[in-house]
Amino acid sequence: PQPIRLADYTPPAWRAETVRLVFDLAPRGAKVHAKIRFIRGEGPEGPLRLDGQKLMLMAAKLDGRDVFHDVALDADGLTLAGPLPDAFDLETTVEIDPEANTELEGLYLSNGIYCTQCEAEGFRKITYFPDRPDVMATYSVRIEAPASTPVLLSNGEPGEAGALPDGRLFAEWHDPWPKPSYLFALVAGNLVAHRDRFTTASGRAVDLGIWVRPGDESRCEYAMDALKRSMRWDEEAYGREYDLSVFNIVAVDDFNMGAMENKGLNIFNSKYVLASPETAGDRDYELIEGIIAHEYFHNWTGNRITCRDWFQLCLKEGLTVFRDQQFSADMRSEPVKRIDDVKMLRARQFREDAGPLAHPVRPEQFIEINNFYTATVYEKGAELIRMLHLMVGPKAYRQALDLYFERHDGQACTIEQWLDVFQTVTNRDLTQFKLWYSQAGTPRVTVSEGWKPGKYTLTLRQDVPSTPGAPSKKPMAIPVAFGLLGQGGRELVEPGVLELTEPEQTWTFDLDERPVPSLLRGFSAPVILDRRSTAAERAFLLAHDSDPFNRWEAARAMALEALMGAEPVAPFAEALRLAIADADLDPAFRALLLTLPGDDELARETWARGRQADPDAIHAASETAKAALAEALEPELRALYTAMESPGPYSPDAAAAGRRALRNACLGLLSRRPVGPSLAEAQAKAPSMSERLPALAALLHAGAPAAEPALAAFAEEWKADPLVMDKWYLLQATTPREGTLARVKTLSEDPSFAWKTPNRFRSLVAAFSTNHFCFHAADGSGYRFLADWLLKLDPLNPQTAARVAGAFETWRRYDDARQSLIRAELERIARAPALSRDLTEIVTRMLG
Ligand code: BAL
Ligand code: ZN
Repeated sequence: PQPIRLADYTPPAWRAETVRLVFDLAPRGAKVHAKIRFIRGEGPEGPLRLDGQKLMLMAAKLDGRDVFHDVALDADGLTLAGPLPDAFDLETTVEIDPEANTELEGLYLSNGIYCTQCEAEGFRKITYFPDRPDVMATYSVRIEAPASTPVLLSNGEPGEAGALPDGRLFAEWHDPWPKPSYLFALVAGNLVAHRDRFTTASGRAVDLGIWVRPGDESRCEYAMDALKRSMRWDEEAYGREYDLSVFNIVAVDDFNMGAMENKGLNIFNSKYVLASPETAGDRDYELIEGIIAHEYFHNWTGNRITCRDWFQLCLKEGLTVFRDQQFSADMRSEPVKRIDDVKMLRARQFREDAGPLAHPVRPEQFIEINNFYTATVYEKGAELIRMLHLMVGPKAYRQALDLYFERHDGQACTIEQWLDVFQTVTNRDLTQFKLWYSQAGTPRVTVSEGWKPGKYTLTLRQDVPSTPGAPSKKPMAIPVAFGLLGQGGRELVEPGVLELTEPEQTWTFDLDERPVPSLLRGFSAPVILDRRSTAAERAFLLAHDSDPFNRWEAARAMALEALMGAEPVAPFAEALRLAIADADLDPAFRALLLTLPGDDELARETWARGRQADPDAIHAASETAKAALAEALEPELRALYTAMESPGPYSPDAAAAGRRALRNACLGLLSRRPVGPSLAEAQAKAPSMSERLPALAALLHAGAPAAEPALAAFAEEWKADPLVMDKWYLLQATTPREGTLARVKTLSEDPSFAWKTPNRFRSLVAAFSTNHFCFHAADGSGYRFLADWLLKLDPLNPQTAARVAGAFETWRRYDDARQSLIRAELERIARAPALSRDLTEIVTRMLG
């Protein structure tokens, strides 16, 4: 297949103004009647070309005239040649097959619920349409369905609803806000609602509904609470009010993504809606809050203002991720949220940026757009907004956003238009900053210092690495937030931001004492900071830096050295001993200090230091160091473990979650001590999932005899609950012990393994690929296991197969023997007959 290029963008030749859809739902042979008002667009004149895939065209009329025999059909759409009037109505009737739709794109059935997923290009599997985001139209929808499917939902405002003479049911919906086709949604099923109401800042009432399968209503409370807080926060932080009288969320079990921001009808993976203390852990609650907010925030950043084309995906995703990060920081702890986000950025995006799948935040070409819903577009995209926010300051940022909404409401926009509002408001020239959108690769900033009594110099040099197809790079604009610390941690100068714009720059400071610099505070830019520091300096920063991010960063640097065997464990243990006992520090923050880098991070670090990674050696060294740490800190860990015990019933709030996180981090280390299994065994009987799951993980990790009975009891208790059972699979798949692959294979071969459900596939197969020690077994068995499963999943669900295949993207980090084993698996996949476009693109790029 030929790549699609940003440089080839042309406006549409035809625009759709209004869309009327009538659905006659049936599992096989659902009928979709569409009446679309077309007008000429600005694009080059030509025939009417509509996208359409897997549709059976039954009828076509132009202004009421039968044109069925005039349309030319092919596998990707239809063409209607002219002459055509400047405006006309086109009516089509198509038949589709929701039951056979395993790709989960378009209209499909999930456990008896009809639902849609249209982003990015799923609408063309529902009806013929110019399926591109710069065609924005108003939609009115009628759904007709059997009585067994009583709840009928779509975008916008509800209209008439009732029963038809034949007993079937119908409902009408009208969405007054013009939208691109990717935001269309329909849901029909036997659902019940958890309802609430929200009054907007200007006093309008909004009916809120979270729709779930009967029996799940009681697990919606937290999601609803998060939704109301999100709605209020967007009013307060961005001045954005909700714009319809209803807002619905539906939870479905089969979903490729986390959730989808369809106008007024968000559809969620049930994993990110349903929670009760017994079934969901603290991390689940946190994700529910963040994703509910993310999808809600899209109403303005994505829906009211959308993307001109899919190359601009970061316009809505980077901005909306930044907004949800701000929200979560406000709801919980700002430093803890920042550290979590940076950990994820490094684990997913730095990894992507350093490998064969590296691409700019605004890619310039793609074969399958679904392959570009990446950590780079989302998380690095958010970092770019964060840098803008830092560089212009919160006041100008808000003014720029106000201008963005004022100028572009109702439009499909580009990154140029986004940056222009900042240029207008601040008069800053953002030409160099814009390189962040077009240059892939993580810049490396190398620090050197000079000191003569009275004068301190700081020199920063930047190098932007070459990435696939982009060998040479220009210097970027990099904001480096900093402080200079004197004895006792005193700030010797006003903390500020150094803007590195040249390949190398030096700053001079007149100081009475030689400072310890605290650089890249708050992780002010998505770069690798390279500064040779001593163990003493790191311990000093961990103890004294006023920037919590850099305190944690100092602990991480110490941990890396200790776990990689480069430095002794003792000084790190001493520094940690002081920090974790500091009652002034937030327990959640202390938990982060105690959560040590995993093997994947150590492999990345090894490779970044110019050495091939040996997973067995990495695992052995890190386990030895962790055991030594656990031994050194046992009394403190045991004391904290007891002190952090929850006094009352479970509450999902950040403070209580932080105490549990600290307690569980203690348990994780103590599982390496003789006392560990008995603590874990007792904790595994606790009522909340936030306590049970880490306890089970500790038992499994320790290989304790109690592990198997505890696992069996868990399965017996939760066998009817797929979301909880996903955790049971994941626990086993991620245990870094010999024998895990054999166990995972047995689980995957059991007929009860529902691998066609993406959540279940991810909880076993994809989860196993994140188990660094086992996935990278020297005999290649882990690689073979994953490749076999990708080949099995690809014909059914190429989008998920391609995403999970990313597990191989790091292959060049490893020793030659492992590289050839992975290469052989990638080549085997590439040779498979009828491989999907999604997986072909990913595998080809990985093979480079
Ligand atoms: N737009 C796809 C799901 C999300 O990013 O919200
Ligand atoms: Zn999003």
